[in-house]
Amino acid sequence: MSPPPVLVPEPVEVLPGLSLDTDQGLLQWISSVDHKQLGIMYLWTALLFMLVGGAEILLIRVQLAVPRNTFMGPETYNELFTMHGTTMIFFVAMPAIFGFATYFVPLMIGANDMAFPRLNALSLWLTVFGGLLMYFSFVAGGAPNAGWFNYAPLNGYNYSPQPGIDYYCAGLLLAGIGTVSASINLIVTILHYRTAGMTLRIMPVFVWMMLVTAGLVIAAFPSLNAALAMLLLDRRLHAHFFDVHDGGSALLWQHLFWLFGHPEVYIVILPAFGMLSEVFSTYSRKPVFGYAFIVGSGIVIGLLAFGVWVHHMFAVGLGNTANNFFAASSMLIGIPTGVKVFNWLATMHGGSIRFTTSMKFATAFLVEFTIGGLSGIAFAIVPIDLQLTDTYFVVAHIHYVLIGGTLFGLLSGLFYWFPKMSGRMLNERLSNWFFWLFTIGFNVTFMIQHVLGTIGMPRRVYTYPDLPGWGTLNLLSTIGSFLMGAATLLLVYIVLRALRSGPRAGADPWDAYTLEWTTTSPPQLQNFDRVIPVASVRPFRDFKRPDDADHLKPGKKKGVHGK
Ligand code: HEM
Ligand SMILES: [Cu+2]
Repeated sequence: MSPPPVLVPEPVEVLPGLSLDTDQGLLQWISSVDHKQLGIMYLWTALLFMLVGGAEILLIRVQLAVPRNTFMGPETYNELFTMHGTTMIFFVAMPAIFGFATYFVPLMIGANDMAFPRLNALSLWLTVFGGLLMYFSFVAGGAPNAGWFNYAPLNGYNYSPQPGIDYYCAGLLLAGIGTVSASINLIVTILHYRTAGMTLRIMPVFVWMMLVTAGLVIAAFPSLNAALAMLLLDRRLHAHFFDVHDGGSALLWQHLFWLFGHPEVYIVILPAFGMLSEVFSTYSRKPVFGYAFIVGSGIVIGLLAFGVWVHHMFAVGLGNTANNFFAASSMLIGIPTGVKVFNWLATMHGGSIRFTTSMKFATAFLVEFTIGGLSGIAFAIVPIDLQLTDTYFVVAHIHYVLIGGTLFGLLSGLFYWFPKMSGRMLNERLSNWFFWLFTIGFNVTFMIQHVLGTIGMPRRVYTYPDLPGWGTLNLLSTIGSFLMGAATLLLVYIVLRALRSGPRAGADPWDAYTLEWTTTSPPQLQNFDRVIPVASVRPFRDFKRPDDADHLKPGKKKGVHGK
């Protein structure tokens, strides 16, 4: 017999908008402070911005389909690629990650809500309005046009007098404050609201990675927020932080941006690592291999993330000493990342694997992300970087890590958790079509760009001459991007169809291991009445198979990997 279930701490006060039973429609959602509703609204935000950011880049691919195209002019082109990159990072990847975290962290640690439910709502709405504010620039005189990293002096008033960059600053500041407050909320929740028995040593890997990510946000975002505020002062109140003619420094922007920007790329990859760890474990029917190493390497990546930013600035000319230091530190990051890849392979090894759509994305991730990691290591070698920087090779690299890494991880998480969030199953046959269409489209679009970059095509040019091979390769890339566009529409269809008429999902459709699967699908307003006892990283499996519980195995009394 299992010991009596443990009671979870209850929120004392009844909060406004908390009731899911009352049928107040939209108003009920807008006023909600329930972590599940907020999580779902984060995810819708990400999806809608993904459609917009995707449409922007398809227009760009039309322009680049043939040499010397005149579909759009250089001004529009600059606005569209800037908005595309900024949207995808800040208003797709970030809300998607915080959506999953807001929804699942409390459920996975056996809590009934986040530590600060009202702050949780504030974080969401700051992000939403930050995005809307940035998009308002289109009708307010012109969108931002200096790239997602917005380098000085191009971001200055003299080079970009239209108000777009002011909206970039204001929108990202709002969203940035939302992200920081969401991270504080996550840290307090994870540290203080875990159910009895769940020590840090047996906490789900996704929760661990969100803890590290939230720490990174708190350390990295102030640098961006300060830079944005300084730029607003420069542009609107004639300060001179980045203005070389008046004693400012254009290089300062690059340092402030990348001191945020490199940690940011880990902020968007670590949560994906966390989700994938859950997915590999569940569908291989094994605990994740080397729990301590998976978590430890995540922490190491988080720490190293702050020591590599100058690899984005090798071409600036900071001197050999600086370049060599940052080349070495960048290569170091490959080690903990490699550790994780081996751990996931070892988790699959010898498991009885079920290739659901979620598991397919996880497996494809291993291939695609490794390609992106390898081009990253290549870039960390200074002479190679000097040759390839600002070419399409960089575009290929960032998309292999951001799509092949982050987005494949997020999609794997979506297919894994959708039944829990909606109470419905997604159609497996259509999902399979989506997987192949998206993955093939992705590789057709971006694999080629490694070649384009190597033969010298610069990034961020609105058109190009008819040099040998350039036209054909670009046309192929455009075809690939439209395959991805079609796949994305198919995904929207699959999701809407499942929400309307998908077969009902039970509480635990995958025979999974963690606490979120012990509640109904979708969970009630109050997540848990009682939480099952937790004594290993797979509490639900221990509960379902008490005779074979992980924590009872010889030599592993304190959880699977305890001493
Ligand atoms: C093995 C690990 C990695 C290494 C050594 C690495 C190295 C580099 C280097 C040296 C650059 C600069 C290239 C240039 O502009 O000349 C770069 C660019 C970039 N990397 Fe990575 N990278 C790694 C992993 C990642 C990951 C995991 C992500 C995100 C999920 C990422 C996202 C980016 C982005 C967004 C840029 C381009 C910024 C831009 O120019 O717009 N990288 N990487
Ligand atoms: Cu970097």
